[in-house]
Amino acid sequence: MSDPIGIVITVHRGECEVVHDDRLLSLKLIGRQAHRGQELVVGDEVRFDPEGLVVLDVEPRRTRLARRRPRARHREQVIAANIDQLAIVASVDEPPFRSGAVDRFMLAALAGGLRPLLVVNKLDLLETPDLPDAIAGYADVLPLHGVCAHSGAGLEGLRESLAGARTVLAGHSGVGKSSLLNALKPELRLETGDVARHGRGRHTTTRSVWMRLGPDTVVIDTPGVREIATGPVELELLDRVYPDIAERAGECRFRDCAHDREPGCAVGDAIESGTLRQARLEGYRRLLADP
Ligand SMILES: Nc1nc2c(ncn2[C@@H]2O[C@H](COP(=O)(O)OP(=O)(O)OP(=O)(O)O)[C@@H](O)[C@H]2O)c(=O)[nH]1
Ligand SMILES: [Mg+2]
Ligand SMILES: [Zn+2]
Repeated sequence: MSDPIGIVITVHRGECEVVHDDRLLSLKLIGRQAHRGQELVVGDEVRFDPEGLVVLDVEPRRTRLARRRPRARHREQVIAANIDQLAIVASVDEPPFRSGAVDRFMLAALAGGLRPLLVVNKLDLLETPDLPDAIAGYADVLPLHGVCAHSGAGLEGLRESLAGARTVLAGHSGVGKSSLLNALKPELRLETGDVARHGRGRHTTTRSVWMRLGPDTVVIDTPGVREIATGPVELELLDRVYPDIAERAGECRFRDCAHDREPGCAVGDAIESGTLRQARLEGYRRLLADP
């Protein structure tokens, strides 16, 4: 008979907690597996010995989401493994919406094999009923949910997108990730922080939390991420983050068009005529220059 498999939900020194058959188990990390404890992340699948409750081996990761460590430019740290979707959480304000960050998260999701979706929280801070163009335009690029954790607006649609999948919530500190989960499942009572505190760079959530919202629905809350790791930019993935640019670039007169005032540049024409926002091209260039 093959060894049972548990899904890691937290890692401590010398042991990890896993879910197996709807039960929570604490498994020991000993011998060869002990040093791997440092590498285990939420979502990892471990084979274990059900008698001694010892981790035997770690299954290869199907997907991975990594962040970049501040000050260590090329050091990647995997945040979660074997996750189906990345819900990129942003807010319309407080902290301000930053499209550069959204694009980077999206690229990281695609690079790691996760399906991205965008959740824009704090709709109550908008003065108009509609999302600003810079946010609304994302609906053409990935599934977009405008929501409000405080009023509950948009939460039903979000719930549908989360159903049946393992989703990790990621985004800058203070956008309201934990607040959204509390709104989706009030009995969770996750700690949330005030924005003033976030402004000083404090994170309220300090470790990933694994939560079941339904029989096949799992959502993982993560501490605010300052920088996400995208790895070297693959043009094919970049084109999926910027389909609006990729589409038009195919119509430029020159195949190697840099979209920098060349004659017959379809991207430049689209910006000129107002069908493409200049900021999209700038975002594309930034990601290309600094993955
Ligand atoms: N106005 C408004 N404020 C909100 C909303 N949702 C959350 N907030 C506030 O935003 C602040 C941060 O919320 P958190 O849920 O702690 O944010 P987080 O993304 O989990 O932050 P970290 O855990 O640090 O990554 C809190 O003061 C919340 O009350 C909302 O829909 N509208
Ligand atoms: Mg939080
Ligand atoms: Zn061009």
